[in-house]
Amino acid sequence: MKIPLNDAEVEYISEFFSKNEADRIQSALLEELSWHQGDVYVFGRWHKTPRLQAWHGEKELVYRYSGKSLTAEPWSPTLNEIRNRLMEYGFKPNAVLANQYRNGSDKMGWHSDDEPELGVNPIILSLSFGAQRDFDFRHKKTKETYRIPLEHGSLLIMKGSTQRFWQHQLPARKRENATRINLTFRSIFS
Ligand SMILES: O=C(O)CCC(=O)C(=O)O
Repeated sequence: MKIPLNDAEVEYISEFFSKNEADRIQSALLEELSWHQGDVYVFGRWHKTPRLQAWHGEKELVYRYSGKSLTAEPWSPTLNEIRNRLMEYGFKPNAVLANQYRNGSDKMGWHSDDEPELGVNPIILSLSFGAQRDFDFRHKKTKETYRIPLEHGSLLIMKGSTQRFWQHQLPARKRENATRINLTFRSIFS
């Protein structure tokens, strides 16, 4: 399904993985990835990120994110399996940023995936597992917004000029107790 945003190319596939596949992948990712709580620099101070994260990919790829450099851990078996599945569709990501939202208090603020090492018009492949959470877009100039709930086993593809014109966020949902995992596969040019 194409998402109707101006100045953007966004597509949403709700059952990219079946429920059984998505359940298995979610459990495996919780075990396999090197989850840690990162730090972000906001308004002149370091804060703990309100989520856990992991950075995996091709050997020793370095990703600069919120003023920090992360060196990629190797692909885990399940990340390899997912990457192979994405490659069947013609994508060739070389790294993945994984986010674990332990419950509805964990969140991610407004930003664009527009770091220079992602190149012009990056393709971001965003997979969701576990608790369904709202994902918001906001146009940088018009301030127009668009909300889409991201389902267990879904794939959201952001490409073209999406990151240039739009920001996105994952707001807190205090009544949600379940965990959600998000994987954003990307291509880093170093
Ligand atoms: O968890 C999500 O769906 C959003 C992740 C995200 O915005 C990012 O990794 O840049």
